[in-house]
Amino acid sequence: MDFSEMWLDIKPIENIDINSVSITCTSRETASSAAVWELRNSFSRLLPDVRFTERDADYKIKISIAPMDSPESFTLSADNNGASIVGGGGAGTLYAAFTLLRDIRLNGFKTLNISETPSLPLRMIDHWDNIDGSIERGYSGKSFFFVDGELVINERTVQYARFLASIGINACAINNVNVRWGAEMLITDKYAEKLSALGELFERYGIKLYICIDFSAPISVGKMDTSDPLDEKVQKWWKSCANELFSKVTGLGGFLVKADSEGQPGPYAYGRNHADGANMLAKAVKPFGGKVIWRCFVYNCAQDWRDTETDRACSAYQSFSPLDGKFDDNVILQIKNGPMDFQVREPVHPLFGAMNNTNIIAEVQLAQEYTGQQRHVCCLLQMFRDFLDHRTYCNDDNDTVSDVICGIAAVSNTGDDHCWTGSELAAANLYGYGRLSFNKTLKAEDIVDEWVKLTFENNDAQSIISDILLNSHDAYEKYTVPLGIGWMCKPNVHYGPDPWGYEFDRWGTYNRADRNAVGVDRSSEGTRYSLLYNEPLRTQYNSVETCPDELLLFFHRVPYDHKLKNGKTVIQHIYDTHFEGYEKAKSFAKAWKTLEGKIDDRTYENGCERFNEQLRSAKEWRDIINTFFYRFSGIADEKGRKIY
Ligand code: GCW
Repeated sequence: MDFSEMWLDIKPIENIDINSVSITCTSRETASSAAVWELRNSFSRLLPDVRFTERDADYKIKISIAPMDSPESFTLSADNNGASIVGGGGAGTLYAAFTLLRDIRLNGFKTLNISETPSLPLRMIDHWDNIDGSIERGYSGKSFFFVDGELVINERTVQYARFLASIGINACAINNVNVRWGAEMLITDKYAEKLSALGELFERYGIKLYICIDFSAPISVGKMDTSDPLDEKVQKWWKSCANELFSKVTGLGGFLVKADSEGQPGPYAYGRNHADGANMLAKAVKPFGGKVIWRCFVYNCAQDWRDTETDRACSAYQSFSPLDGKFDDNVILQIKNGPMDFQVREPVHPLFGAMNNTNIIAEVQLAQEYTGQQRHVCCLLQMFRDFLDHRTYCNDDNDTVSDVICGIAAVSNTGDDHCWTGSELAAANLYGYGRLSFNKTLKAEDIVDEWVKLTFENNDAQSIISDILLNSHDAYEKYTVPLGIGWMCKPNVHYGPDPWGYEFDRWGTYNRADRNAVGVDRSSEGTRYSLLYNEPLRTQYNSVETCPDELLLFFHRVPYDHKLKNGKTVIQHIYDTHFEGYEKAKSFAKAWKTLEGKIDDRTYENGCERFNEQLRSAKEWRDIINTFFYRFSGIADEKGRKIY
């Protein structure tokens, strides 16, 4: 099989005086055996002439287990003569092994003393892979889990599990939250054996297997006439389903559920609420230690654009905040980072500040659905960093998003293409997401630096690529959608500009631009969305004067000559950012061209093609958005640049 090893592509290190290595492991956990394998494999690549011996080695590695905060905790101490790894459990030893290997690759053999417990207990990847092998919002080829209705396990699956473990991911949902085209049947006997083989492989790498289920499976699979969560027959059906599944499938973590959202079935059909639905499933999986991850992405997707009172941004809050404290302890609510849908800029979802008595995790999107679809370079790590650091004011202290969540999930950006992520540069998002969820204090620039060093050998290439990545989100935001308004992309495909594509649609996605003003009034005078935040955010967002510029049009409707805090008018800001963003994209493409011969040809060529497309598309965005607003406002660009 031909695929890239991404950040696990280990090159020999020179001038190291180690001829023999011993690895002794007293842990019998399967994840510890993976740790041993990883160390052996990596050392034989780092030091191609090395011998593995039982005694008198130049470099001795000892692995053991001792009680710690969590089975995922570890201590690692190392120097020139060897390393001692103690894990709270098998997973801890595996994480320590990857930490040691990473450090050796980055810094050589030096003294290390690290004690670590992952910041967030649940660190998850969600695949939107369909059972026929297609991927919803996939930009990296087809699924490597499913081919024509079958679950596949091969070298690639093993490699994938290694990637995830190396960045500390411990849960993976393998199928699309939109459960369709036969994926309903994943919970039946037909798939049990394969699922178990996958679960076993995952378990070796400390990863729990999750399955997305169809809430109406009692009907679609069980041939019953209802899936009412309060109906005893339905409850019994799920109990026996869970019983079968958990007894047959090794390493199963539980279910991930999209209910009453975008056409997926849910408890509303029976006049029940989300707690009724989630708790019913939770009771079924509870005896097996299973969890139910229940998504909060719930809104009315049959809205009328003429209705200015209903606001999609308010919807999840309205559905879930009244249910705070009503969920079973093995239910976890999964909340998207923002209230709309993974736009390039959104405020933090107000639910993060409203669920003190519920297990909640955040959901972010690595798949670049709205951020250039892996054809544009767009590094999301600074955005994730800001999101995690954002204060919710639900307590007096320790109230940032990262304080109130017990985990985080990300929609995967991988597929079966050679480099896994469509663009080699998009792998930085996957790598960084994992690192950040394991250690929530890491800085975006440090993670990028680390990924770049593990991925590219040439020093010039490393600094050029870091620079591109760290400026990429800002550039993308500038040449696409201004001031937090969102939704100016082409409907359905979500690629390329179409400023009014979503204006008269049913999805609740409007910008309300006319010749006088632009933006959605979500203040107390408008949809009242701003009131869903705790103080002082409520007051801050509610007023045009104090609302941050970057979110102004999300919260307010203002005239084109409204002065921003940066001193410019809204219209001039739109023109300037669009011209600047395009220039930035041009500078990335130019910088990439200097990498010829400094990185491998395949990566170089792939990058060139993608940067060409990014430039073409950035120009299209610039000219269409500028023209759109120029034609409405009739206000010329102060700098007299070409607008059509
Ligand atoms: O962003 C939207 C996507 C849908 C997706 C949905 C969701 C899986 O356009 O493709 O469906 O979000 O998150 O459920």
